[in-house]
Amino acid sequence: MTSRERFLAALACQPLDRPPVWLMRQAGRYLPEYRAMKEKHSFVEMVRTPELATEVTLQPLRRFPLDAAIIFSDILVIPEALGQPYRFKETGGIEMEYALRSSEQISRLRSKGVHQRLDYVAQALARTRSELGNATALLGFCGTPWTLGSYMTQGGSPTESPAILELFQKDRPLFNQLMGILTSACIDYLKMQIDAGADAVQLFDSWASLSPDKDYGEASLRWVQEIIEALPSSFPVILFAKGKAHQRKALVQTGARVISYDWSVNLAQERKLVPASIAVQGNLDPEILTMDQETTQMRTLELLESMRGHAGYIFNLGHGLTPKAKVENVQTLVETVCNFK
Ligand code: 1CP
Repeated sequence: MTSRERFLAALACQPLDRPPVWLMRQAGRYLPEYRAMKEKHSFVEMVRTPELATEVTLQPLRRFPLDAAIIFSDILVIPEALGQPYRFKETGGIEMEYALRSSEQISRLRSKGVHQRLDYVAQALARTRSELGNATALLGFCGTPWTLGSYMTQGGSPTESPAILELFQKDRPLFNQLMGILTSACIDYLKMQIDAGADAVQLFDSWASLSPDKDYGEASLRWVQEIIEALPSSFPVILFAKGKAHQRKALVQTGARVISYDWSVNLAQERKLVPASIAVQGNLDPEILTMDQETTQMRTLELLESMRGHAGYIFNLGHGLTPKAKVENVQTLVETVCNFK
């Protein structure tokens, strides 16, 4: 069975001898070959140049026998394509060129032709697929409208008193207008990724927890559902809604094929609570990879054991790898999953 077949079988909730494994921010600063590329190119330049994005995508695959690759890009390419550029700050976090606040600014967003302006991502996907071959799964991704809107209205990484929540609470028509623009852009962009060869796509609602529980459906999930409904029927969508695992029923109702969990939940328990036709993904604490190999192996095995016998499981971290992750720990994690019987 190839890695790609394993990945697709897990998505379809078929029983497997071991789960497939892939990691987000595989291309983080923890890899020396990634740091070397960053000496020569800025983050945004690497994202925008298909040859460089392909190279960064493949770097971890050359080291570790991962079952899937996620394309090197960023969720913030959508705001950029709409006319609001971003920058990755070496001191951490994201800076947008301006904060999007007024109705004039929102009306000025260039909502037509998003996928043409993001053609470099389609090229990177196609190039990665041809270099990767057919044996490894390839994932595309996108931020949810709520999470993208959080960065856009803040003008950077969201804070304790998020501008997006203020917009949601004080001017619902304008909030809905912005979400509508972002929803169409996400649909356009994800269809392009599917055409370019992605086997599945992940939707990141990384700032889900900025929304109060009672509003989460209106603030975020209704737009997620609209996106999923617009994609080819039964195309697999993975939904990561950080901090909202307890809203499992609403998450499942979006039509997502896989729910991805952060490390704050008991995954085996969650597996029993979501329908058997929905796969789950997660959820090792990324901090463990900053510790030592024994701890990494022990905690990886603990999670694997707890999920033994559950079909529809994809091994993953509860969030992306941090710059402090140690290469030897990533190696241990991947080997432990691959050798698990
Ligand atoms: O694994 C991969 O390399 C795949 C590519 C990928 C993905 C899926 C990157 C490259 N970013 C993302 C998604 C992404 N980007 C999310 C959703 C996932 C999450 O919750 O983290 C978010 C919120 C962003 C925005 C972003 N870009 C952040 C978070 C900033 C914040 O507000 O705290 C960061 C640190 C980036 C930069 C970035 N994007 C990707 C990488 C490898 C990096 C680090 C760059 C570096 O350190 O050199």
